[in-house]
Amino acid sequence: MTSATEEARFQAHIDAEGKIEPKDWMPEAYRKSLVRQISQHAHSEYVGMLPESNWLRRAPTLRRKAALMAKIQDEAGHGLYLYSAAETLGTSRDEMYRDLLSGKAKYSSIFNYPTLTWADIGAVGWLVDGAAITNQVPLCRCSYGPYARAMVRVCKEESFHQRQGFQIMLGMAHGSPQQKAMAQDALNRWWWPSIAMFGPPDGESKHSAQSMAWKIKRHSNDELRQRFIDMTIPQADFLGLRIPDDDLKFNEETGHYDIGPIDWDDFWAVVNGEGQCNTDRLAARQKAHDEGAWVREAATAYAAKRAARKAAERIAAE
Ligand code: BYC
Repeated sequence: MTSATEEARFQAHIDAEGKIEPKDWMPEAYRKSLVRQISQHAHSEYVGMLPESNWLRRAPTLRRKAALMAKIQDEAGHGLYLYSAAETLGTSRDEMYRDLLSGKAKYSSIFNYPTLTWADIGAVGWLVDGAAITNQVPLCRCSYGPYARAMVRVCKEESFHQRQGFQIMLGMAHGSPQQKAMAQDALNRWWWPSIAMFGPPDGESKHSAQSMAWKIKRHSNDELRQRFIDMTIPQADFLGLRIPDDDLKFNEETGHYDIGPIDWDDFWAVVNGEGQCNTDRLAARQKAHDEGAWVREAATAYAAKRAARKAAERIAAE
């Protein structure tokens, strides 16, 4: 079969909503794009633990602490499912992690902003996890089987995370005047980065058209951003908090909210390493990687020993 025929069969399978599995034929560009997206997603989960762990030892009650700890552990689990899904495409976890630490691979811009108060933990859960769910639910229908299946569990857990964040915001928004001010301040700082997190506008998104044709992405960045905005504004109203956007208006004709301009210069500066926390985030991941070296060595040594024993048993049995 020529590669053009193979490619046509591949696309027809995707058009018919078929799943692609690790051993199936796939165009190299499809494989590469998936490794790029899934590994960036995995890195985001790993780096995403850092802003939250900043408040673990200062959570206001034992209950809040237990919920936050469970959430952070979930993020580690998401990273594991996602690295495993990417490994099925032939790239090792070591390679992906090296690319994160060298700055070659990206992770979500959102995790380069600091969590300054406890209200930020509420805002992160409510807005960042809310944005993540909006982006990730359609990924459960992604054409690549292992990614789609990993996303089912990730989304269920993200939904708990979003509720955990909203609950913190609800308590603070209805608390003392100081607590309400903290909740508003957190919303002021996290709103725009959460909106930008969906990625560049459709006209500037270099991967969207191809990723949508391959059914990796099901919706464009702007479509998902709008969905998130429409869903979140009534929630802010319910909390009695103000969205920090003077241009925000419900558009009767389109049935959607119109927002003011997004600061794309800030977004790209953060993506390119100039955010407030980029250096700290990578230094923390590098430190954890260095300190975990002995665990990796022990695990590999055990695996090698076990493989040697099994080989010896096989030879003895022959
Ligand atoms: N930050 O052509 P585009 C989470 C990059 S949630 C940094 O539109 P694509 C979590 C993009 O990678 C966060 N970079 O790309 C939540 C590309 O650069 P490269 C993670 C960004 O792939 C709560 C360039 O800009 N979620 O994990 O079609 C707690 C052009 O963009 C960002 C996912 O990763 C950004 N925000 O669309 C804990 C979901 N946006 O690769 C954890 C899966 C864009 O050419 N990923 N860029 O160097 C996706 O859905 C898509 O990859 C994106 C971007 C929507 C993010």
